[in-house]
Amino acid sequence: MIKVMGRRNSANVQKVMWALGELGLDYQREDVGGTFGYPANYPNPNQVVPTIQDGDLTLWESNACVRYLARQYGTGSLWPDDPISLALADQWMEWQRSDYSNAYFPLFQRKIKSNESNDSLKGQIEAAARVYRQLDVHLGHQPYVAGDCLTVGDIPVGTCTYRYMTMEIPRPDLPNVAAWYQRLTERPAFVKHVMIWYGTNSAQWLAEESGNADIQ
Ligand SMILES: N[C@@H](CCC(=O)N[C@@H](CS)C(=O)NCC(=O)O)C(=O)O
Repeated sequence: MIKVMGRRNSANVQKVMWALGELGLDYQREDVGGTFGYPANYPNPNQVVPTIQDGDLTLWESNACVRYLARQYGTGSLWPDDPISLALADQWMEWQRSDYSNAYFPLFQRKIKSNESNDSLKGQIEAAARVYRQLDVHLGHQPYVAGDCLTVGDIPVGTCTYRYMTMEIPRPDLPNVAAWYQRLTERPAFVKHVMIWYGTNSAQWLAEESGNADIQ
């Protein structure tokens, strides 16, 4: 049984939950972080979510958790056997953590948690459009980020893409991203753990957060 500490509406927690769902693993999730706060003995020195525990292993950093789960339980599926597919999956995970996050996370935070208007977010909306145009070109050659199948490489950016595609913002034409996103929405684990409504402003965000308490 894998223990996951982290609130259900955190994108970084959702990456881990989606991976667990894809791998069909047993888990128990506890509401930690945000309005739920942190237990005194929380085993992550950064005081952020997620943290996972699997036997004697305690692990934090969401992308490291996703890599661990895929390598340990998904060799040949989420963790490709072929080193070239694996290298590409890893490249897109690193991109999600760097260029992509710099563009996307400030947009989400300012739009939903700080209630900023699209007018004041013009520069950030364009920054996010730029990274999605880059992904769109890549997905023009293959159905998933590392080739023909879903891998670890799809999980970090796929998780954030639910919110990017559903936020009330102008988006460029992204036919390949849209087709990939459609494929993700057909996966039960993505629907259960990622397609979780988050509201359109800070008050709704908090209401959704408490409404998701205790849901596994
Ligand atoms: N690099 C870390 C970032 C974790 C992070 O910032 N998590 C956010 C939620 S997405 C958080 O814990 N925010 C404070 C809180 O929820 O209390 C990771 O990927 O795990």
